[in-house]
Amino acid sequence: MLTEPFKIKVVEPIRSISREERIQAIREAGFNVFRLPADKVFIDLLTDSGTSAMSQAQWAGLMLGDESYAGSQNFFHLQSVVREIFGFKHVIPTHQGRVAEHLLFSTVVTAGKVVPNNIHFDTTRANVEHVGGRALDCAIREAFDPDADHPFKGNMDLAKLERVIHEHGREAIPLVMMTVTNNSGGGQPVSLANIRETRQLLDRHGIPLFLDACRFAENCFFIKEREPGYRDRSVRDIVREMFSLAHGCTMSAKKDGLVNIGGFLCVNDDALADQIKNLLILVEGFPTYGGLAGRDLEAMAIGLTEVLDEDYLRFRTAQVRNLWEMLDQAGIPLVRPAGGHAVYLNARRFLPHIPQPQFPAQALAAALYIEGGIRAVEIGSLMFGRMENGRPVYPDLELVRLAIPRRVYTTQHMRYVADSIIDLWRRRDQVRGLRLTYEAPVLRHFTARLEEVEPSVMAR
Ligand code: P61
Repeated sequence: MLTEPFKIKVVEPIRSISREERIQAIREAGFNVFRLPADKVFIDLLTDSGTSAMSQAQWAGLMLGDESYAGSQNFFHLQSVVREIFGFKHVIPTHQGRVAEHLLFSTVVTAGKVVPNNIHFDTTRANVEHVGGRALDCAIREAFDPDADHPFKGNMDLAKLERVIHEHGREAIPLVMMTVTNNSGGGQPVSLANIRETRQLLDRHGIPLFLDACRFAENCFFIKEREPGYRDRSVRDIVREMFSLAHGCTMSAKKDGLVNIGGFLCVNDDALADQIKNLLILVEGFPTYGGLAGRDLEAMAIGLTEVLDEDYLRFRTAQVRNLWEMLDQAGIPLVRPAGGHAVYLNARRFLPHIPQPQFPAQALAAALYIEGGIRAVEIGSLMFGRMENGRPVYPDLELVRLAIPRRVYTTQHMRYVADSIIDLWRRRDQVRGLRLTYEAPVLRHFTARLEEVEPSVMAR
């Protein structure tokens, strides 16, 4: 159903600046959309993280903030909601997802250890590597092929995972992660059958399974729609079954928590929880606030309940699919099928004249900003390219992600986005490659600066 299951009570004006102003802005930003001032962006699809519109219940919940340093009532509310939805014993709040990752990996991963995942998100990979571990991607073959259609393209390749276990040995693998939905592979879901089989495999080797739960509700809605036997089950029920298969989870509530800031880490193991809480106190705060205000904890508790509303999830996934279909019908190369939170443009095929060393996906993101004031994010060579033994190594996929914030944009905004991309597609041969002029040693895509390899012909 493509009709928003909410009406608008508060509005935030947005403004479209001229094409000339946009060209100037992207040049000043070093062709890096992270460096653009947000008021120069018309439709912001940089991320679905922390960009949701909160509901009236969440805004009302902010007034119930109990800002006690220890024992805030909002923590106990959050703890009971998380325990009920996910079923874990220990709920450790953090101010966002990467802190949950950092706490977990600093506690269980040491130098030389290996952490497999379907596909690690960049913060997950960076946090594993930060403590000297190796992050390995073990998703099914289809996950790396933008054209392959598969209902659960986020699935783990069990044969590959088993090979990794045999190659490195059980002792080298402190845990296995699965990212639901699989963000770096196109926001694609993982099936319950696959999680169950992964758990069975890991049980045989005594390795714990953790879920990267950021988009758990969207993943579980896909299970309800696509996995045999789940059509008549509630999403809440499916979520409970999914998390019963894991030993713990990391969560960025900035996604399916429907809040602008927040996260948590859950585990069942008492000793592990104690270790993590001690580290939490050192870097984030007391375990009943975890770097957040009491009011933030309250908004998160309410958001986690609202995200399980199936009318909301039906609209949410339909809105993303509708944008995907408008683009697909125009022949735009996309990752198939539509993901849960985003549509991904296949930049290699959109701009076949730009070679990988010239960052085709980054060039496409910059061109899209010039074309329509639309801000998307590169998931390609700038984000994942690296030097190995003095030689550049490029990722398989060069994608531009159009992430749709939750409950923020209307169907008409999505039509505008589709029309702008279709206009750009018709003039795609005018887009030029980029070269780096500055890069930071880690997570370079946030701050990198680039310039065009040839003078631009994008100005109309
Ligand atoms: C995003 F460009 N995602 O998709 P935190 N796991 C997963 C995520 O998607 C995720 C985190 C953990 C973001 C924000 C983002 O280079 C970037 O609350 C599957 O952001 O710490 C975040 O959660 C981390 C965008 C993060 C980026 C890093 O847009």
